[in-house]
Amino acid sequence: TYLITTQKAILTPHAMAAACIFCKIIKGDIPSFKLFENERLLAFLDIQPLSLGHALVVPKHHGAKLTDIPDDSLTEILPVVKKLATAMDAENFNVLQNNGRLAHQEVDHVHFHMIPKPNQAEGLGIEWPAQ
Ligand code: IU
Repeated sequence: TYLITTQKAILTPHAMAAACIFCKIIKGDIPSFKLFENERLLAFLDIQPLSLGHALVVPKHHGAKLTDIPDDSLTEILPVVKKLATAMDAENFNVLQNNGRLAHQEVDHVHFHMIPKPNQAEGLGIEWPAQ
């Protein structure tokens, strides 16, 4: 399970995937609210949403960072992000993808956030200035 180096013990890729929470969600060992799935990727609702509809799109193949994922498994992701934003009628939204602790990545399995931004002025009687 462990590769021992003089510096530190490193989990093997197989052990890394076995310990990965998103791999467990992909396998169905941990439940999630699924929004879209095919053989290569899964989209599900974020468990601590920053806004209603906050979704994550993940390749099923385990890779920690964008730089660990083959190009062909990446090309399908943005169209799914777009599909989610369209399906949710999210006129305003952020697409976010963090890599590494210093960049605020908490889960070491590549994921793209789709975060709808509801109009905060709605219900307050405030009009956004015309663009
Ligand atoms: P980050 O980009 O690695 O910082 O984002 C990780 C996200 O995964 C974060 O928004 C969590 O709320 C979310 N998440 C989840 O949806 N389900 C989980 O079991 C865990 C984290 I752990």
